[in-house]
Amino acid sequence: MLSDTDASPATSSATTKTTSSAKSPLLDTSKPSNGEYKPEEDYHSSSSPAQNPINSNPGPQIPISWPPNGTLTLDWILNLMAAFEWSSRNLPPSDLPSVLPVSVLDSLILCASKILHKEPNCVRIDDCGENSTVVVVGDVHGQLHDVLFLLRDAGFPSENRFFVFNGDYVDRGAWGLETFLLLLAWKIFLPCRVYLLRGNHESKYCTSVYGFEKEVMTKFGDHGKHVYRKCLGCFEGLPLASIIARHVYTAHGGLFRSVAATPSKRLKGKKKNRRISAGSDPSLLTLGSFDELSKARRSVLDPPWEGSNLIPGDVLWSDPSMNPGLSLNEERGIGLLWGPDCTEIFLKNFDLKLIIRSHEGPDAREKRPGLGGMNEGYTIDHVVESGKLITLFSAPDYPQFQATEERYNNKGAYIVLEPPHFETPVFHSFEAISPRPKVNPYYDYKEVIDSDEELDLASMVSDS
Ligand SMILES: [Mn+2]
Repeated sequence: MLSDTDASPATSSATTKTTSSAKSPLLDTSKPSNGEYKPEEDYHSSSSPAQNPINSNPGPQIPISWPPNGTLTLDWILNLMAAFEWSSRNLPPSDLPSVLPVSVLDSLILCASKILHKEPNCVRIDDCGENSTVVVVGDVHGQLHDVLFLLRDAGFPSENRFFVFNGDYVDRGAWGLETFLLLLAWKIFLPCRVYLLRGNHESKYCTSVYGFEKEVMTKFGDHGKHVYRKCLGCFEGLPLASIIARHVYTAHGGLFRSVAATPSKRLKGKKKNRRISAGSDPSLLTLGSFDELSKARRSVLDPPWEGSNLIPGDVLWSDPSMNPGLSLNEERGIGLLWGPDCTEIFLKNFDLKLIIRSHEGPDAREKRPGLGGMNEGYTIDHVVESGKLITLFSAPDYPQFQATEERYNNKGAYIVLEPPHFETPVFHSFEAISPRPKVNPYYDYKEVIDSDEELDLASMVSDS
């Protein structure tokens, strides 16, 4: 059992850079203009940044307004970051509309959705050249302050710095909305440098159980339903996977099955039966191709676990296993488990060298003997002839709300891929921002502790 990632033979050869812990405020501009920065304070005790006449170190300009010409600038995004940071520490959640009016939120989501919906299911990032790096990020789960740290630590997205986010922006953490909107702003600003993939939590089912829906209702009150609907529509547009520099595949869950009809002789001619057998008979499971991935219908509120459109559910929900073969992911009730042999076949068939997936935090890994823990924010799960499979998790000190006294105290990590081949991951582990503002959770974390392994299928509406 590999309980310590450093001790596993798979990780010993990895290049690791551990960045310094993140204990200080991130942005000078996040200070209210009176210069007093007291994150430990209750939000009721600080004045609004706009109310202080002495503006030697101006705080964020609020309320945020949509640029008259509709073009976002770096300054606009920096101000958005500062405004979210400031409001998270100084305002009650229900005051967010005084920082970000619903009309601006509408414009942001509309603009990003238009870009996202046009992207293919698997985005191909081929224009990273000799001077470029690609930063890959795993689950962030509404931990805004850690995301702000990550962006500053890795360096902001730019002409020469690509970002691929592997999904799970929302749920569990208390600032899923701010986190998601901030990443949408970066997407709009640099659409060919920032890529936002879908996670299993970017769905109606997960957000109704793990807090995001209630978070939005709390923050936007009368407009909450409208804002939540807009977010769900945007989730449907998020692409499922990426291929970086032709040899690195990333997706939230991972691999996926073939849904091509493989009729047995007995079923020949019976069209209905053939449809059902396509990919759903566990004894006939085989890995899918990128051609099949490209044809999957991703515009669904919840990826279906039955029917013919199974690829989105696989890509978003599957997990690696140390046992060989492809099997149904019984624990989660959706998606697959795949072994090292499948990783090898997938890498070899598609001329890939590396798979970076996310989806499992310290809680999930605690119950998976044989797989590494998430103390450092990543594990190297499979090392095979053609390459490696990595799990990457970017939410440190996760989950934000925990029923037990004892916390995982896990680090988060991001990966930097460097030229010329972009195939050798450089790991950057980081600690959580401390202290986090004290807020109430938006879900019953004592009841659903870490149970997203079990989908309540009966409560989901299949639209396959
Ligand atoms: Mn996940």
